[in-house]
Amino acid sequence: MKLNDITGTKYPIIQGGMANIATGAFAAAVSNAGALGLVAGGGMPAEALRKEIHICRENTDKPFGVNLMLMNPDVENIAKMLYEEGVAFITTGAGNPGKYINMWKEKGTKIFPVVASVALAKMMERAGADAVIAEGGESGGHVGDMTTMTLVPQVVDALDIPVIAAGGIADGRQFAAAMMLGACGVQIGTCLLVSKECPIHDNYKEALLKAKDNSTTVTGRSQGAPVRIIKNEMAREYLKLEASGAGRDELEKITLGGLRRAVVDGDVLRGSVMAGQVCGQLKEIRSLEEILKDMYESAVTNLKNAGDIAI
Ligand code: TUI
Repeated sequence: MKLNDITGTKYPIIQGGMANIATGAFAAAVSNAGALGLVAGGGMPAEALRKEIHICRENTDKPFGVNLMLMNPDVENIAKMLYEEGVAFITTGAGNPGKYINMWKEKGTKIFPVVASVALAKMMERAGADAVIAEGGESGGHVGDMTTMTLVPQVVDALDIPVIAAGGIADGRQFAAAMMLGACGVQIGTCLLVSKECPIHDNYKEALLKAKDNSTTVTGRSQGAPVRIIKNEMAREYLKLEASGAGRDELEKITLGGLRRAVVDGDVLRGSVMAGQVCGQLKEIRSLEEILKDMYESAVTNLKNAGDIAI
């Protein structure tokens, strides 16, 4: 089973959630370019998200979905609103969506929880998920401990439902490698940030283009909420405080509103510039259509030529 047999999209690719970034207009643009666009439900209450879903509907006739970030304080209302709206696809992140799955399934919604461990993946299969997204810690934002290379095959072996690979995928080689690990398709996020259509501040895009292989770090491990961001003044200060044993209140003061500072204000020194470890590969701003077509065609070529690789 390929991911696009489930989603009805051109490519077996879905967009990562990307709180405060993936508006209705952006998700529609991703869907129009051939992947499954997702309206991000992180960082906003239910009624604001409902409006973004309507904007997405108005801007595409292609399939799209919604990402529910389970740490959102308005999560209960959002879960109900997604049921009312009869959203076709829901992905979830940063938690266990088990208690909402039966309600969403009444409307025929397809549900793809993000998992960072085999244990949660198995739980999600038992709870009725249609597929899981196995996300390695190479990804941007909230991260788990496993790498994509180790997590995906172990989840594939443990489950009977399809597995989507995420984390560390930004070109056709990584896409092809994910398929070799047994995935039915991929979720991508960071490489879509450097698209013409992405509504983040230009400073954020420039920071991504300038980034190198080791430009990211993970803050918040001591708080049980690890977040991968590009190293900057704020990240260094946070890590220093964290190492000195600072408490939650002191640490939260630094990161509060950090994502909006980076995305909206373009403050890439004091904001949370969330990005995956693929940021060192990003060299230019392209259209979503170009990014997706190139990634897909290059993966197909790589997989076709795989027989020539001598081992
Ligand atoms: O959710 C994400 N990535 C995100 S969410 C986000 S929004 C945010 N804003 C400010 C501060 C922090 C976050 C930015 N990036 N990815 C999906 C993901 N989910 N990765 C890992 C997990 C995960 C980890 C543990 C899912 C479930 C889990 O266990 C839950 C449980 O209760 O067992």
